[in-house]
Amino acid sequence: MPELTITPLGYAMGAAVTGLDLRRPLDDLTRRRLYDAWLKHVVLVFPGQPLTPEEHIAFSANFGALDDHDSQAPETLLEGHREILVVTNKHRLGKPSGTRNTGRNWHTDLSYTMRPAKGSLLLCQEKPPVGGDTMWANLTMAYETLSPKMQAILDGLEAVHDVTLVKGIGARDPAIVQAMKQRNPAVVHPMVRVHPDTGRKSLLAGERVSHILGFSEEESTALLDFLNAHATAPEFVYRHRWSVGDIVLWDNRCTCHVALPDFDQTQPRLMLRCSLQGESVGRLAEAAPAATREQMIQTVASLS
Ligand SMILES: O=C(O)CCC(=O)C(=O)O
Ligand SMILES: [Fe+2]
Repeated sequence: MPELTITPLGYAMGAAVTGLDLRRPLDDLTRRRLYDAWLKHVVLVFPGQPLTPEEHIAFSANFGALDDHDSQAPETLLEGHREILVVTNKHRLGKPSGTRNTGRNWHTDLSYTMRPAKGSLLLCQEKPPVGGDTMWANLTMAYETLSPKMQAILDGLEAVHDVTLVKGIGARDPAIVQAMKQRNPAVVHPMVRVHPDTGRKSLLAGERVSHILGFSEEESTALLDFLNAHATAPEFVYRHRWSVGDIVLWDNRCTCHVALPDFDQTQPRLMLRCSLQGESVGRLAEAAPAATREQMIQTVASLS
């Protein structure tokens, strides 16, 4: 076997890891080297690793405990392996797949739950001849390139993450959507997270955030639009062009990502994902939506 080699792939993040056979258990030293490389490069690509579900699960467990995908619709999980989410546009059990549009807006996995994932490991099993790429944005860079004044404002803010903002959710079976909503009531997370391993701060926003707590709807929308545009600027992004057998491991504690619809949807695409269980950091959101600017004006008028 050639030596373990780590080759950077992008400025913002991303590195390819070669010289390992992921079907075999990792020794302690290799596991530590991979974990350190993960913290440094944030997104690791392991090409040419067409693992079985059992091997995929065993490899993923080197980076933390696996999420049991309780938050997901059961029919989107691999039969016999609920640690694996099936992301595909292929029919499943004779029906259009509920995950055919998974990840189509910028998001951090499972941020609509109390426990956003620690990381995810996505294996490409089938892909269209061209396209079907995935992009990740480095949210540590995004935070660190904001002005100190903006950082100070964000440090004290919390935002509401809502499963109903998953893009394309409205096209799914209404009964399944209802169950998803019941399983995942809206949750509050801080807008700035401190990475438990590196101690660095990163921004937590994305397109599944409905509003910033305490702001009017208009203030919230304006700030979120700015932050999302800032965070996903090309200089903070790594874009992956998949090959069958690639496994990509990303650190979900300091990134967001998007699955691009840049391919012929009649061509099959099949991806399998293990999610690493995150820390329980969220709390349930109160039902009250953000006040509108108009309501704020009326409140002030009624006081004066
Ligand atoms: O299909 C992809 O490229 C990524 C989908 C996604 O967001 C995920 O699996 O977390
Ligand atoms: Fe995702």
